[in-house]
Amino acid sequence: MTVRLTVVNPNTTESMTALIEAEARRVAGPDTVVTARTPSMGPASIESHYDEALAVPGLLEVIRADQQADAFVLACFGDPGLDAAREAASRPVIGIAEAAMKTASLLGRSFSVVTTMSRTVGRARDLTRTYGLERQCAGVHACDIPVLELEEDRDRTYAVILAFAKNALAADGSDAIVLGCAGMAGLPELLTEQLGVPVVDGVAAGTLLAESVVRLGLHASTHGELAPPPPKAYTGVLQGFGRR
Ligand code: 5HY
Repeated sequence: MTVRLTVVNPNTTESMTALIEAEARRVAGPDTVVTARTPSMGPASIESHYDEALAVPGLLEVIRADQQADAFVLACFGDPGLDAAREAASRPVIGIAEAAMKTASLLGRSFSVVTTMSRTVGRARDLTRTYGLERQCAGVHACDIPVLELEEDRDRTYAVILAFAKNALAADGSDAIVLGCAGMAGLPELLTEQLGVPVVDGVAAGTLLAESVVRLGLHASTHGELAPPPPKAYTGVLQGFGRR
C-alpha cells in the first residue's frame, strides 16, 4: 500500500523545506511517497506570535489545494493553525511539536525541550498544556539561535544544542530531549549517542506517526469540532478561502 504524505513547512524558506524533506524521506517507509511544500505567502521564519498568525493562511492554502495526500505533517514546532488545518484537510494532520512531545513521553518519565528563541518558550509551554503533557515536560530551554541561522553553520548549531541539552538534562533531571524546531531535523542520532538519552525530532516522529495512522487505515474525525468549516464569504486577500 502506497502512502502519500505532504509535509508542509509553514515558513517560506525553501532551503529549510529541503532540509525537512530530506529528513522525512530518510525515515519514511519504502512505500511512502513524501512531498514537502513551501507556502506561496508568509514569514521567512516563525519566531513570534505575529509570525505564527501570518503563517496560517499560507499553510491552509497548501492543504486546501492538495487533494492527493493521505495525511499531512505540519513542520513547525509551534504547530501553527493545527486545528484549522485538520478542519480544512479532512485527513490526518500531525503537528511536529505534538508528535515529538508525545513520542518523548513514551520513552522516559520526563523530557526537556531545547528550542530556538527565548520568546518562543511560552508558546512551547502552552503546547505542553494543550497536549496534556505539562507534568512530563520538565523544562523548556532556548539556545537563542535564530531559526534561519540553524542551517548556516551546522557544526556550531550542533555544538550549541548539545551544550544546552546537557544543561537541560542536569537542571531538569529529565531523561529525554525534544528538539524545538524543524530546522534541527537530522541532528538527533548523534545527539542521542553523545547524551545517552533519547533525543526526538518532530519532523521524523511526525512523518512516522502520519504514516502509521494511514497504514492503520485510520481517518481524521470529520464530526463535531473538526468538521469541515462552514462555507461563507471571505473578503479581501482571503477571498478564496471561503469556498470549499
Ligand atoms: C519552526 N519556527 O520549527 C519554528 C521554530 C520555533 O520557522 N520553524 C520555524 O522557533 O518556534
